[in-house]
Amino acid sequence: MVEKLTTINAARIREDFPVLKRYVNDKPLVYFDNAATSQKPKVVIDAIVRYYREYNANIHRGIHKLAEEATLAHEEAREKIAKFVNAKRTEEIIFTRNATESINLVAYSWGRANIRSGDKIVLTIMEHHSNIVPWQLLAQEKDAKIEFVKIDGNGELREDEVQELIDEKTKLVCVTHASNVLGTINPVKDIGRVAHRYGAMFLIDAAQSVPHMTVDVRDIDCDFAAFSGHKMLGPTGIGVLYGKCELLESMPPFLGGGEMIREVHTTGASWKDLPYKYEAGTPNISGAIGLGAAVDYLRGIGMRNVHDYEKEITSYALEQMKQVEGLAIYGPMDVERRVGVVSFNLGDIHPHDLASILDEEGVAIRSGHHCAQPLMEFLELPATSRASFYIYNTKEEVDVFINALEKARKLFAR
Ligand code: C6P
Repeated sequence: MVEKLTTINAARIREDFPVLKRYVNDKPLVYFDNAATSQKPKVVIDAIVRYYREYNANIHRGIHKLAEEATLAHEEAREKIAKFVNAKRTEEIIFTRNATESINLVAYSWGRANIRSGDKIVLTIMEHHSNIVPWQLLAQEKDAKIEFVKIDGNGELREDEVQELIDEKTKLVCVTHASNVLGTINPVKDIGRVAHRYGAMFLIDAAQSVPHMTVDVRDIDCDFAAFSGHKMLGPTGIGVLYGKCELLESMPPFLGGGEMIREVHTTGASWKDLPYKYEAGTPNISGAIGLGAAVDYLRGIGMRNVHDYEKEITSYALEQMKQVEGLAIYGPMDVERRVGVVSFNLGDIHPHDLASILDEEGVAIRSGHHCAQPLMEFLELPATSRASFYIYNTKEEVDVFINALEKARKLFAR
């Protein structure tokens, strides 16, 4: 158990999230589906509304006042995100639609220029489909090989396989920083060191880590990092690719069109400098501004506090869940080694049935394969239920969740 009380006042934080006042099936909403998408604080909603009400304009083109204001707000958001993940330069932050698009950008742009027949791409068995399928498409096209680092009984990556699978043939290593199923926090700094020893590129899928802990891309020394705005209190439709400047400069563009060009002639075109080279067409301006507001909000709380508080809630939840008869929990039990994402099964109740019963009690969880089918196959599970926490969740909500689990257990025991 983590006994230390953190400085987060969840009751106070909850006031900032309008949706948390909702009732579902006449019960107060308990939102435990944060790994799918987080709720949004009023400051984020207001920042988006303010843009549309007060200075809606396209960016980087107009010379009028509104265009200037919108461009400034959009670029300020990029600076905030660069600081948030400790990028060396603001241009290393590329706006995309989501983590999925960020990974695809690397696969299409870096991958197609650098992966050749016989090369090896090393992934892990706990990757989200977004960090598997783009590499499968690339490997198919280039006749490259993909290998998967597997996990031990604790749901942690096998260190021996990391050492064994990454070798001279490896050109790229892609690892999730935190698993969206097991919650496992992977030792990305160590894995990156192994990748770099062999001259391989190192990409982290930071979709489940950036929202919940301090992620320092320079300290990790990853070449690329991908994450989504909507899982970190920001809006949907905005994501980030971090890439080391030298790499992003050397890669060909991803999508072609307006915004990303310097000059276009009938004979060809040249590209803008970073980051615009990778941002073709009118971007999601309100999305970037909303994400900037989300980063301000998280920084206001402090990522250390966010992480500590989530450890406290997760620890409490794990302790309570252990008391439920017939409940199997997947992933590490030590909260120092996991984030607040807890997958489980209750007896032989199908996860979809369990999610429905919990919904009747106002408790929102996710059930299914969580876009991680290779992991499910490895674990020989058709599906799991999953509860995932954020800064506005409370121990009282965990109690409601546990009571709902007990209710389901008794219902199915009859
Ligand atoms: N996982 C979940 O419920 P997008 O959809 O691009 O914003 O995020 C993709 C993604 C990539 N990596 C990891 C580790 C993820 O968890 C996700 C999204 C959600 O687990 C939706 S499937």
